[in-house]
Amino acid sequence: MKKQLLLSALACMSLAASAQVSLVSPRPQEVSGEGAVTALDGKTLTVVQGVVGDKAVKKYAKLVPQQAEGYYLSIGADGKAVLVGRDAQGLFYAQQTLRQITGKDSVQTCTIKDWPDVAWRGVVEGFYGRPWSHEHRLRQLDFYGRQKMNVYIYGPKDDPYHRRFWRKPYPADEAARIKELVEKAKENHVKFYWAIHPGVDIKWTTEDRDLLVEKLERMYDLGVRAFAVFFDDISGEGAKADKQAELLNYVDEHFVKAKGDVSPLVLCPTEYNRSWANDRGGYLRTLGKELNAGIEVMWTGNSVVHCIDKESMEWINERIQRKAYIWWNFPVNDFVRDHILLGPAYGNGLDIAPLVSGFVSNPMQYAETSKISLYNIADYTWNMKAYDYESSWERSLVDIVKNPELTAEEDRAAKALRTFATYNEDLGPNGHGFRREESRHLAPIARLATEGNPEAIRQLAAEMDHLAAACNTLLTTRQNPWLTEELRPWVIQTKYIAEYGQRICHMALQSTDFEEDYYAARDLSRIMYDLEGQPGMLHEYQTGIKSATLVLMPTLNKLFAYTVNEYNREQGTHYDAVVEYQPFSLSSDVPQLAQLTYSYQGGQLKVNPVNEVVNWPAGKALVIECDREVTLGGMDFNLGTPDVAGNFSLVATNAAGKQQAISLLHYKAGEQVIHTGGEISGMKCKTMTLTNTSGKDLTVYFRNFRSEMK
Ligand code: 14T
Repeated sequence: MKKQLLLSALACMSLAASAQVSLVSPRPQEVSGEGAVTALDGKTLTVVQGVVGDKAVKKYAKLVPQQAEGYYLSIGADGKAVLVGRDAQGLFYAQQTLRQITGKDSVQTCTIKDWPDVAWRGVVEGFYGRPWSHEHRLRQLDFYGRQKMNVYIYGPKDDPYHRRFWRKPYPADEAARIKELVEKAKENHVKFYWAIHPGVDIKWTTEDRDLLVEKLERMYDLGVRAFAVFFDDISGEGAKADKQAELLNYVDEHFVKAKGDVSPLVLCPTEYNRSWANDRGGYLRTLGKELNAGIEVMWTGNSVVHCIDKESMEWINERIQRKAYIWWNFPVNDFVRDHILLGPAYGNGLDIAPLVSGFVSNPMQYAETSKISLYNIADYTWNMKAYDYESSWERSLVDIVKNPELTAEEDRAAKALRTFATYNEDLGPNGHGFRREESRHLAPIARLATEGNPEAIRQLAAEMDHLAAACNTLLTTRQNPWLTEELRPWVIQTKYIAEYGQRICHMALQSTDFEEDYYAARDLSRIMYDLEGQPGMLHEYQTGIKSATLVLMPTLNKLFAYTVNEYNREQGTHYDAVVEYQPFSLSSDVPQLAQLTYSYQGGQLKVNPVNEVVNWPAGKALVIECDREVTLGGMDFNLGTPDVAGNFSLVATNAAGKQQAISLLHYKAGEQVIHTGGEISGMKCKTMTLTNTSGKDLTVYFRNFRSEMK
């Protein structure tokens, strides 16, 4: 509730607030002499500006911080502003700060000395899924400039010219767009890095080496002056450290240095996190030893998705003999595509600045929504010790809905977004085991409510009213149409959740018509389930619409069960207390498979992949149980090894308990993908069991599992 007050205070002040030094983001390093916010009374501010070395600002030179990209800014009571950059970048940042402390007709006197803690701050568009659109990228680059981020690495996995067809040049129309991005980046003092991902099929031949350089040359022609080479998520020939180092050094010597105006190369290694690092194989140490000095090496931390701390930085830096360049896999949601992540960016050490060469975030395919986290990361990487994720998050929500043409509605939209965001923070169970806090404001009432405490239930009911109103605001606001469009499926779902919550609270507070509330809640539960399968509802690549999964939904479901059980006891009725519609349940005695999640759409069950190594002991099984008998259609799955057919059995059991074996076939020898024999089509099934029958413990990778079940 305290946060609520804070926000209303922020929101009410927001017009005047835009002229306040205390709201400058990222937080400046040194601020002094903050005076009153004074009206400009129609006068304009006189600005004296330049970089160290310019005559006009000579007398301020000694006041400018030594650090690259630093600046000095002072605003006097006389309405005179002085902006001096250590370099052009620094001056640009001084201008960004000035913009933030100059309101429509007011300004606050102050002196600021400022510089970044981390040299490279920004974003790697490095996720799987629909690459960002050109318009989104242009908007992003403006945003990075405003938030003092200086790097954008272009590497969307599903751009064919980045990965699959890395040898081929872009078609003319796409090339023109990249050229435009390079220009936009330049305007915003953002270094545009273009990444190539050749590891899928590269041969270590001079032919492929020359083709790669040739592709970089084509990108250079488009204006690109910074390059990265990614070797993540590959295996086999491409994954060799010595070969990768040899290639990078060649590019460094014959392309980067030969050109003279190209930024340092960046490499994303194959062993890009500690859990995948095989120390005995020596992959990382080979890179450390052989890669030319100055080539940057990316790193995601102790696992693929992990927060970064000092100890883990020391571990990697020692091996690669340079400071790692952090690729932080947040707020990327390509492994939890039914969730959207709107919570604050927290958990990274506030003491790692001296140990990293760069820190970039891998965001969501939802560009606009990702700005919440990116705003936080800009704040964190600029001034780490001062980073306060809660205040940064509050500021980010106001910033993202800010629309110069629609200032009146701004506060309401920011408040609605805040309410909604507190229910869309956690990722749900996932193959990386990365989780976030959610709905912390419900902590004091959630448990009490499920125990039937009337005061807690009343508060929960009020919260549901609040949430429903927030969703309506988000569906109608014109404040940020880009954001509205991305959030739409989740907002609609959350609106149903709020209504579901209202019914359950009503029922729990002894409504006059139990039956009406009871069935209304059940209907809503079904509607929420069906929403995910409704045509046109999901974005491309989205697998479902989950919201409020960590705290609110479990609380409401428990409260529903509690209330129905109480009612049944008092009235001698037999209403069903289980409400969430889950047609399948997955279980296993293999620990890594015990937490599996799935989606079910259009009669197709898809089990989500596990992104860690699975040790599958002999005799242990994965069991898929349906709540009714279904009819099987086609099926395929991939356990990341080529000998599944010989090592596993798959058995379908029908409602009568009759068991039938399903034959497992590989398309050809050495193939990992499994498909099934013709006997499966039309087979009735209630339970399906996949067992390791090899007699030995097996190491597998649970890549995918798909089955038609209607
Ligand atoms: F290069 C890396 F640093 C990296 O993180 N690569 C990918 C990245 O493109 C993706 O967005 C991210 C989050 O899913 O994780 C990496 O991709 C994976 C990681 C896995 F463990 C893809 C499949 C996995 F099993």
